Amino acid sequence: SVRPEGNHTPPTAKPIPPCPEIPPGLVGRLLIEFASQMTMERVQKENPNVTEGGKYTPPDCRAKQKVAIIIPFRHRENHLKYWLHYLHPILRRQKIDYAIYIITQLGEDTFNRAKLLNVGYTEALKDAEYDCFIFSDVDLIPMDDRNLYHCYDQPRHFAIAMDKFGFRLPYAGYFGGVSGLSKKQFLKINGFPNEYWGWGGEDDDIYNRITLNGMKVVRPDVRIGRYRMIKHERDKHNEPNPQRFNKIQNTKNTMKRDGISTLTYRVLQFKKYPLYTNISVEIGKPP
Ligand code: UDH
Repeated sequence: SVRPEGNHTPPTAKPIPPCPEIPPGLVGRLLIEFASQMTMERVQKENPNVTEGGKYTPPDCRAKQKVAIIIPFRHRENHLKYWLHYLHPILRRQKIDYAIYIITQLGEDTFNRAKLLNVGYTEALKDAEYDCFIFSDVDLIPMDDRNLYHCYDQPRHFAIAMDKFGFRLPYAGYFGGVSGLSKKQFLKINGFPNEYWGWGGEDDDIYNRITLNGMKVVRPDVRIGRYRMIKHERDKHNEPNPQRFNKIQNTKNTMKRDGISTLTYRVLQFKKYPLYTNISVEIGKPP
């Protein structure tokens, strides 16, 4: 049969194509600095296409995955402004379908990064159906937008070449800073440990969980996985945990009884801001 042509064709909406594997608008190496003053108003003006709660969906293509970016947080408001200033445009160029969740630990008890990340996973899934979870410290900014913030066949370590470690991995099993797991990968390791209070060890425990469950960590090229860390002093109530060396020897035994399956916490606030969603939680304190 012959279709009508010319001005007889009804205006039909074009189907949106899948997003390309390599987004065409990437720029590569980026200039990252923290000298200029940053304000939330400025970052909001720079990112008019981000919708309430810090969400973004590429307008011109269908992303394969829906990504929740989870940030453990307390008293780092200044770092958050820079993080949002740099990351929103990068993620937009990367054609990621994403939302930003800030998980704020309430009170002044000892900080617990991994437990906050477990909370972020759980709360994000109550908000929308995510396939992929990227866990990022608030003070780490990628220096190259080819470091794509989505999930891979194996758990991914993104922050492999930080300035503070001379742009190298500090040790082969390092999994700190920025990492990403699909929902399936996360559940396979029973999520993250809840019992690392204070600084250190939780990232090594997660690395152990991954390898003990028959998976391996994948990483970008060292020239691409570069990061700048915003310089800061050691936080109060996040002292190095002296138990961490012992605990990471025992992951094999502890991972079954300590993880997402045994997570308890209380949400006191769930609030959508223009550039992120904040979830303030009580997570208890060390025994
Ligand atoms: N975090 C907070 N508030 C805190 C503690 C930690 O938001 O009070 C979050 C934040 O996302 C941070 C992440 O947890 O990026 C990791 O904590 P960290 O930045 O303290 O860990 P890092 O290893 O620094 O980067 C350790 C202290 C280095 C002191 C160096 C002094 N020159």
